Amino acid sequence: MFSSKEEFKKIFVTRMEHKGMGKTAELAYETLWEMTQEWIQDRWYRTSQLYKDNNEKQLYYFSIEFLIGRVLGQNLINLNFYDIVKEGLDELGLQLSEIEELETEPGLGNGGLGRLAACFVDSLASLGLPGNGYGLRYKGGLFTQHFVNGYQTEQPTQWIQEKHNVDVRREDLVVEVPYYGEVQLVMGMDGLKVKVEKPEWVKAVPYDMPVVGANGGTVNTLRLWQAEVSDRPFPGHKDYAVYEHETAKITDRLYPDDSLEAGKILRLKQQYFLCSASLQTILNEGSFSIEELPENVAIQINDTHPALAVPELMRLLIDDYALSWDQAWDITTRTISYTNHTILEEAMEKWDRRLIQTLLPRIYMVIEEIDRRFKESLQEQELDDEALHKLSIIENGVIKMAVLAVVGSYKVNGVAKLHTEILKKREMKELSEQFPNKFHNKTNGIAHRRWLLKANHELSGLITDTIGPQWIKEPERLSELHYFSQNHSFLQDFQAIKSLKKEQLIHHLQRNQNVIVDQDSIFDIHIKRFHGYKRQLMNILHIQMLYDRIKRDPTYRPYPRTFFFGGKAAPSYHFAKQVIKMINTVAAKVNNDPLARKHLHVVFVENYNVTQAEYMIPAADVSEQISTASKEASGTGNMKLMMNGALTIGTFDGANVEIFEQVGEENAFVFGMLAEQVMQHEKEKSYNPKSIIDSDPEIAQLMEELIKGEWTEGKTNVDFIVEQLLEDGDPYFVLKDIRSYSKAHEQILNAYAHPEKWAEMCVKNIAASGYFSSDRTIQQYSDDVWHLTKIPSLY
Ligand code: 8GP
Repeated sequence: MFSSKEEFKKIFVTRMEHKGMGKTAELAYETLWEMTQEWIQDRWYRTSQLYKDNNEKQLYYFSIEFLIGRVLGQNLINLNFYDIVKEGLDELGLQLSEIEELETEPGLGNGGLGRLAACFVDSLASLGLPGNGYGLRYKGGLFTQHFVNGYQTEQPTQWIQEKHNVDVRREDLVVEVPYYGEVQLVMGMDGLKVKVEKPEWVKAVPYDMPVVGANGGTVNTLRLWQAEVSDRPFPGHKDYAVYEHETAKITDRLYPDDSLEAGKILRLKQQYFLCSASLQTILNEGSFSIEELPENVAIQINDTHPALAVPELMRLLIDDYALSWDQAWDITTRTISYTNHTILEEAMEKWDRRLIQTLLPRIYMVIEEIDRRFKESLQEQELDDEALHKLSIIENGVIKMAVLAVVGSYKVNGVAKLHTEILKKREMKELSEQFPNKFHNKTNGIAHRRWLLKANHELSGLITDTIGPQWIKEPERLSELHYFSQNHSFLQDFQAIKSLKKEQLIHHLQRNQNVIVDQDSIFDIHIKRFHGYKRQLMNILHIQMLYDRIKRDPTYRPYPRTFFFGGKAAPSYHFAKQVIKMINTVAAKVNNDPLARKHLHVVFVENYNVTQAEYMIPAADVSEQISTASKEASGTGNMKLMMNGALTIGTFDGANVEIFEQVGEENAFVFGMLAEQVMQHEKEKSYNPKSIIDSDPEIAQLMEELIKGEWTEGKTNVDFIVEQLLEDGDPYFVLKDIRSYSKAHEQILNAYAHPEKWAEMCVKNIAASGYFSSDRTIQQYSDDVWHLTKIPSLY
């Protein structure tokens, strides 16, 4: 332990000396890593003891993804050591930022849902709440993206560093997960019992990672399961080598899709593995009687991927704890709650009945019984076919996981107000009518400790100097910045920091991608997964329009803008990959045109991940949040960018609606159709993109150029995009919204022409962003759903 820079230096240098020769940065990384781990161990142990001694109710957050990002720097921040260490290293001629670069990011998630889980565990620990994450220890995280000839290619990513692992293997807590087997009724001491004969066992080995809360006060656990071959007798129904191979695959890699349900046996195996291993451990570890489970444990399932927790808990309670169906159901439905993250039809999980029946025969029986009883309970009501369809768990040979999750939970939530309304009034209307008290909203949030304190240490420093440090604990106090939004010297300081963060991003990109960006240009940033509804296509089409305008109109010479893109497409998502290729092609054309380049620069940042985000977000002037209204459940990038003083150009979608509410529409650039209008068009099939082309010459010209192949090397790439816009009826309303999008961009240029006024708007955004801290979200979950008790801080 140390309390001063000098003390840190002394310990650090002694340890370095012990290690002997070697590359300095790498040695320094190793040393720092060991030092932080040692500080954490003691706190980690004491936290778990405290929970045990006080018999605290525990929350378990089940998630198939935890996109935690790099760990070292965040731990230093949360332990309050970052400044001391940074300054100490500076004096020793070492740069903390360079040392941090040596850590491979654990990319155990695809995007929003996985990152949300990571922010949530941070907030739980920071609020001193007994809440732990349960997930999977994929050997390979999300793929690394490279561009080859403008196309995305994918390479496997290995994040596990044998030397200084971020997690601890817990051999003592191993459990076994059963697959396959035959369900049989056997006579036991107390009557007939169900038994699964000759299952194929897979060993589940937990790896624990400490989750360090703010000020190092509480250290909770993120437990990730790894699949290994079992020591139990092998039933011999298949070749052992096949079994070994199949077992290793369970946690071999993360499914790289964030918007398509996979329907594959391996994915089902992963989901069950997570649920069964986690539930067995929770029940084994608990020091309470099983009837009191709901008073001692809350389980939150992050989307439907862990929805098998419902039948699995039923199985364990009935088969292993000998409870009756009614007792087990009462306990299950008072323990589990569910968060929905999407209404996209193609992302709603539906499992083939036979697949579950074969892989998990006992689980299938339980699901069938849940469905039967639920349908029976509906019999008194006069429900039409449509309602019965929406309310059935098993139908036409498929199991609908969302319905199972709602029926088996005591609370169900959407992730932003609009999204929850759409769930209640449309997507899950019938379910919400059956269970009116279950549905509630919990607008997402972000860990401000990572996204402001760590990613933008300079801005955090300015904020602390201006309003004091309380905002770090109570982020809503960022609102005090409002008083400084017209303070000239504060605004100047803000502008200087924005400029510095742009410079840091420029250096980073120069080093990694060999591109040079104009620091004085407007940094317009569009970062997220690639998907039709997120409309990266609209952004790039608009850039093409701007290019045409510059070439056509000698009086149109707009202020220089750099349009940044960052994001990955699911390897199987052909359309999204074509958009990536198109952006790279347009970038090459625009960037190589001497006239256009003075005004426009397009930069596609390769391999967007948490680390890249930490560079990009603080440097942004403009935040692109342009999804088709009704499609984006919430979005969280929108919150991170706002908190770093970027102005949003956005639709009334997801949490944008609440961002505009908090900051005022006059401090953002709002455009486009409303969710209701989109849904109306979809219902009535009344939108025809050709009518837009006929009435807008600029859009017509653009489409003509696209068709002629002027924006591609060879037409094939763009053909697919043109086909979606014209023949497929432009399902994401790109052409419908592009005119108002373009107008909003004109407003941005006008506003940017007044730097002080612009800075004032930025500061108002930061001041209004405290609401979007995940501390607020987690406190609301705790108050309304989990009912946890805060433990007093240990330090
Ligand atoms: C995302 C939503 O698309 C996004 O709007 C929201 O902010 C975020 O979840 C957190 O709530 N959904 C996913 O990332 C998602 O469904 N991913 C699953 C396939 C993993």
